[in-house]
Amino acid sequence: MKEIPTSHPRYLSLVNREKIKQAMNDGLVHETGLIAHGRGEAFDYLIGEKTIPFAEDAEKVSAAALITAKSPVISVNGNVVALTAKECIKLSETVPAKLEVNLFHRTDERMKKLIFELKKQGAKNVYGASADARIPNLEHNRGICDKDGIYSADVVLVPLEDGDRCKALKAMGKTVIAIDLNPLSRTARSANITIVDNVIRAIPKINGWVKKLKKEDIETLNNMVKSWDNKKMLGNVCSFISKRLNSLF
Ligand code: PTJ
Repeated sequence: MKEIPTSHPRYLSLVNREKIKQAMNDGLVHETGLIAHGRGEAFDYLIGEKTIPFAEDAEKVSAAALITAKSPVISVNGNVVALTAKECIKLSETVPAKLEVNLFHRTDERMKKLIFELKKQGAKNVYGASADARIPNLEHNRGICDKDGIYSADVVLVPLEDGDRCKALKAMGKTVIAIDLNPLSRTARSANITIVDNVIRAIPKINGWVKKLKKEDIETLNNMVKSWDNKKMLGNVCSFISKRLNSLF
């Protein structure tokens, strides 16, 4: 990886760019993953590149949804593996939840490489290769999934999504947790719980909340999930951004 001085004011951002670039060269990230990353960076800039209180709330409720789930699955793609493979593995162990590779730009080669990478980084079992089920009414390759993974899950965490899969998963009766820095995206607006935060910060935060909330009784956790108002939260995020921008100048 290119040497980046830690004193650089945009050190973290540059490190993550290097990670994404390297993962693209290694065949893990699709070329368009770089474009998605850039869009994410722009929205991260708007929220101040830190976890805002509304995201923290969503991370807490997401932890409650994962703990109370019967069969939770963390769905990962190229960008997520490039940026947060270790953290996703850790979260899958804490909950516990299954890990499944699900790709928009699906090829056998990328599937194999991503599963290999996750196992190299410590994942014991990674779903996605069986490809023995389909999400109904989803034409493209993101509809391909594992029967014992996403297909039969009740709660699916989708960090960094590309659009209509979220709706299709909800139509199957699943609870969808999305991590998306863009509060205006279709995914953000259709998920049950949207975390407007960078996956790099969000996954460890959810992990921390899972550890804390595991001691709570199930009824309290269920109530937290049931009373979550995602639309209101997205409105709050947009007001936060607008106020923040107005206060800058
Ligand atoms: O690996 P594949 O083949 O599944 O392809 C993955 C990409 C990312 C190419 C695909 O899912 C895609 O095209 O995604 P979109 O439609 O560009 O959407 C990505 C969303 O994630 C955008 O709304 C971005 O703002 C957001 N985003 C990007 N980087 C981050 C992010 N959200 C949270 N954390 C990030 N680091």
